[in-house]
Amino acid sequence: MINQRLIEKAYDIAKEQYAAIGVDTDAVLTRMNDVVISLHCWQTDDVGGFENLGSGLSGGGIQATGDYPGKANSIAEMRQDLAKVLSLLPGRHRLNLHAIYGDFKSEAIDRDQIEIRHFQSWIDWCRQQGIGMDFNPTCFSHPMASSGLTLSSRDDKVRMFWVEHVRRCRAISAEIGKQLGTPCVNNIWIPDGTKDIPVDRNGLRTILKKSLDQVMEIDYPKEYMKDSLESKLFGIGMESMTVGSHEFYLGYALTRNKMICLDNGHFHPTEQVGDKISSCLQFADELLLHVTRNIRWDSDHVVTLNDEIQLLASEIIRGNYLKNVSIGLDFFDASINRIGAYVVGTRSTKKAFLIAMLEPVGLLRKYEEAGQNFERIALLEEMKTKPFGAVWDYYCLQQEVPVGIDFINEVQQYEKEVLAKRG
Ligand code: RNT
Ligand code: ZN
Repeated sequence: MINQRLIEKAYDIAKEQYAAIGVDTDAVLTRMNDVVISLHCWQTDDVGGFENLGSGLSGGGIQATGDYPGKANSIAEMRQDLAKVLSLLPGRHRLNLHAIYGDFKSEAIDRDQIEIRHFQSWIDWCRQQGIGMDFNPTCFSHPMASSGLTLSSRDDKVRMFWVEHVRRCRAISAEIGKQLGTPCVNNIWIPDGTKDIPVDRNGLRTILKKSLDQVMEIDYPKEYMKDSLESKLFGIGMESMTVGSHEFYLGYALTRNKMICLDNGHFHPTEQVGDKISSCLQFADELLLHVTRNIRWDSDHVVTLNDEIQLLASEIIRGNYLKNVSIGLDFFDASINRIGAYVVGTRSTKKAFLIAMLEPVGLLRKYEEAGQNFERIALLEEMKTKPFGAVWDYYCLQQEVPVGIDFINEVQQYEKEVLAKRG
């Protein structure tokens, strides 16, 4: 168990140290309220969903690997898991739901048939939890996606099936946002791409553009829903070309006043998504992030506090972009305790924001503007060993969630009492 006195003492010392370089830690902890993380429900069940559409679900170029016991097999189990996760996280959150997680009871509702009534119990659950909600069309893991092309399919029957699905998702998102009083981000990601080198890239992209314009025909108020489009570089089975590339969606988003979604697993491994934020925001008001960790490929490992995540968070804070950037998580590890994976990844993301806020950005900027680059690197290096851990612990204490490694016990307990008993 935590020693509260020790945590407070450590915080007091840390507070003085940060104050000496002009950083007000109390103000930082208040500002952490502005960091709202959208929790991706799919970490609890390996992106499986609760449709009753029978077998034949496959494809889509994303894959959860591992078979650790205890995954959520029903909506009730997923909600129980999400509530547990929320209880172990400091700060503010939203729920990010995929369309395959509708409350379909025992009905077989295909994707082009979903309605708001299938998501009403999720809206009610979010209201109970006091959180907002985001949404995603699910254009993968479905027989109609087996060719690898959905909205860019040359087969009009296939294409219109997905146009209808995404249209419905936008309507559902608008209703979600209206009911919960906070705009619902509807993020469109499609797997479309080709295994081998195509000759008509233009043809596929022209079809996708046309489909998206059809999908977007209805304008919903921005207080209810916001559209976002997620680009990608490649996927399993779609190694040669992705129709919805970064340039494609950036162009689409900017010309249609939509949001681009940058998933940091969707670029060449040496590209830094943190660097792209201030570029996109020169021309767009808002963007969405999918925070993940890629190992060699778009592997969706649990987020850890690494340089890449730190740059993402630091760029948002340095640029004063919290109001312009929606932050979603997108990882799914089925090889370890899923709840533990969820909590570690989310806490690590939040730590990156805390560290970013503890930076004496004014002083660093002054150095930079004066060409004092030795001073800049020296201070940045010093910041790496400042006692941010003490501030983090105090933040968790203040937020009444487990401090330090105490959450490990909680996750173990939950595994014993709940997860291990699941079939
Ligand atoms: C896939 C995209 C997409 C999905 C989720 C489940 O590469 O990252 O965001 O992971 O929609
Ligand atoms: Zn993503």
